[in-house]
Amino acid sequence: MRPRIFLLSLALFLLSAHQLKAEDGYRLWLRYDKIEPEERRSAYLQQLGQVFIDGDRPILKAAGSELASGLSLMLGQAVPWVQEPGNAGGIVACVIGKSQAISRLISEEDAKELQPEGFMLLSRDNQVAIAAKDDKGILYGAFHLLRLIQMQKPLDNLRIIENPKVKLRVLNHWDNLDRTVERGYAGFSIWNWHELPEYIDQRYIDYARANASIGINGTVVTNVNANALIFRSDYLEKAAALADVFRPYGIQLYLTARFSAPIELGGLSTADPLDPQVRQWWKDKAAEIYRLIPDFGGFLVKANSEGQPGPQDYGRNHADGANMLADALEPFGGVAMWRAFVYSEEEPEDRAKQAYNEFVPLDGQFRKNVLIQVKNGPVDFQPREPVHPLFGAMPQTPLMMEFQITKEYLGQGTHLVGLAKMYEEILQTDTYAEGKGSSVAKIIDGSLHGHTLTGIAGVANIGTARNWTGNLFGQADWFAFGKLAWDPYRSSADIFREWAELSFTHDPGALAIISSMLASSYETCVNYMTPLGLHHIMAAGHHYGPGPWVKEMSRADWTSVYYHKADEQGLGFNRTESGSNALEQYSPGSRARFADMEQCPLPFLLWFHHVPWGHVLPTGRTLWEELCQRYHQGASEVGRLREKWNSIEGHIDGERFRQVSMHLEIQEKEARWWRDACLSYFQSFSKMEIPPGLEQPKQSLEYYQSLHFPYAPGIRPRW
Ligand code: BDP
Repeated sequence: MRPRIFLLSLALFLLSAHQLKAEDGYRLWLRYDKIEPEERRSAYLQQLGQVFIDGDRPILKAAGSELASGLSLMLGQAVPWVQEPGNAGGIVACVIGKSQAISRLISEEDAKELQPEGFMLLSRDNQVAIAAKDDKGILYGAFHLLRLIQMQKPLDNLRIIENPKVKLRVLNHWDNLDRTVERGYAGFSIWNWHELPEYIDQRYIDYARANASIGINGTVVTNVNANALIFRSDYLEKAAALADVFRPYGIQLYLTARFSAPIELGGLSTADPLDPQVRQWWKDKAAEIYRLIPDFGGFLVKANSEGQPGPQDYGRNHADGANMLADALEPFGGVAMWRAFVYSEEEPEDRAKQAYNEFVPLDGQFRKNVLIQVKNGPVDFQPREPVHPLFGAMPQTPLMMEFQITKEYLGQGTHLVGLAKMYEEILQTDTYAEGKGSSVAKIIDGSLHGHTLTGIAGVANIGTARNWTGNLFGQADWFAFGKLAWDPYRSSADIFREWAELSFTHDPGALAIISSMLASSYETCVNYMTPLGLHHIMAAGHHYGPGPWVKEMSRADWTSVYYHKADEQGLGFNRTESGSNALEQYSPGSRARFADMEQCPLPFLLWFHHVPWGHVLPTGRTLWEELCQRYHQGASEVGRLREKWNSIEGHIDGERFRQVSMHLEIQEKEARWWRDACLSYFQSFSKMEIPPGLEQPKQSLEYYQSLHFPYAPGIRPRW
């Protein structure tokens, strides 16, 4: 009885605390607002009066307490929960309603459809049951049920079965131990290493709840530009304290491994992956970590990229490096996630070709517990890139997708850009690797090449900002990442609508507007930043704002001119046979889409072709006219985003309405800045007039070039 009494009072406390909450975005999509009107609440109460949960393991406790507190808040009265052993042979269950043996609700046939971490929601006779093969499934089912109620869906005759399609669904935090966040636009790191392991911030728990609610089951808490200090025993204890918080929410902790740690921390003279002492150092380190964190996920590694140490420093290759770490982790069930974002010492003739050149020859040489983590495009999280040619080109190796949730190149902390649209575009791209129908989603979920170890990573946009993501709409990107990680075939339209309803309102008109803003905003951003396949033309270092003129850097492939190749003849990077022939890295089916300048889809035109300024495109406009048109369209669509937002004033709370309005104002100003700066610059090559009817730049090119922002956020300290 004791736990029940405790939880009742907890629920009552939450009920009263809830009345005082400001609309500051802290609650994310887990708002659990009281259901109105009262009749609807009473109808739910008929079905949801009490929660019975089948056991008292930590994950089940987390599920039970989330259900009890969520239901209490939404139904306006305390909903108790009790732990009562079920009776369903191998199935874990949770029944909401009257006490009843679960076996009466779930047939053996039903149970067969369940996979690890999957869940089933069933209802009959005023009872709702969640069934799963494991505790995590119950947790995910509990959040799903709460979401249905939040959206006021009927619960009669439910029969929902969901199994995750991807095994490792992981956030990557680019957080440094000093609490700065590389490419972070939402304040500082939420990990307060200095006060860990003793001080457990409530935010850690709410972070875990939020992630579990969207099916995320892993988190890499440290930056890929790694610091070996995390492996010192005091830091490992701090990491273990975080892992303890995450465990009841089904989240495994991972760390980034600095390849030279055996030198920096272990005092060895080398980090050569074939050196026996080095190999032993990693084995010992892995054993030490697993003593503290028995469910430790493994390592994420950035090696031989942007100055990071790696196996090539010793004449070894990526497989040598990854396998050494995989061997150390293997006895404990851990995995090595080895990144394909590589930058060699030498400047390549085309940077977009490098990862493929280094990794494809190694296909088949990686250990079973290695995943290669590949960014969605071959250059670097640009607003739009064609899919990375590695997808489909390494059939014997599990490839993980790496998306960026933080908006380094997509407006950073201030722009509203619904990233689900971009994720969807990439996941649904056909690679033609095994003929037509070889979508990226099928590579990620392992179905195309028969892999069972599968994964997807998202570079987090989370920080100490009260609303977690700084820009409120950044929450939608975090949410969408989780949803697509669980099911990479889901439509962005569905996700936008669900997020909007959970976060803002049930008003159908307002919902339609918020969803449509999210849906159109990605294309809008591409238009005002990098239309027609342009890429890597942002300012250097902090990457804030336009910088197509950037040309003096220590490496040519860090400059903008390297990528856009503007000259008096035209614009764009020729990656066809007559140019760098990066196209050759794609399967014949993909190549055929892009090879011919006349046929190439316009979103990728300047990615693959150097196009004469006067060349007439299928739109009937010349390249120059089309470029002007798109930049203008992008900027004016931000104006329309603002109008749409203004039209829902009064339909949502004033506090969040104002926050978003102010950010949209910045976005419009910056969209015009992008447009005017880029067109002024490209005009100095095209020597053509901006077509009549379109706005002329307000300032000279020199003015745009003179702008400097030494304190723009998110920068890497040493740049
Ligand atoms: C680039 C970022 C840099 C990261 C790098 C990476 O500018 O800060 O370290 O990606 O992914 O986009 O390793």
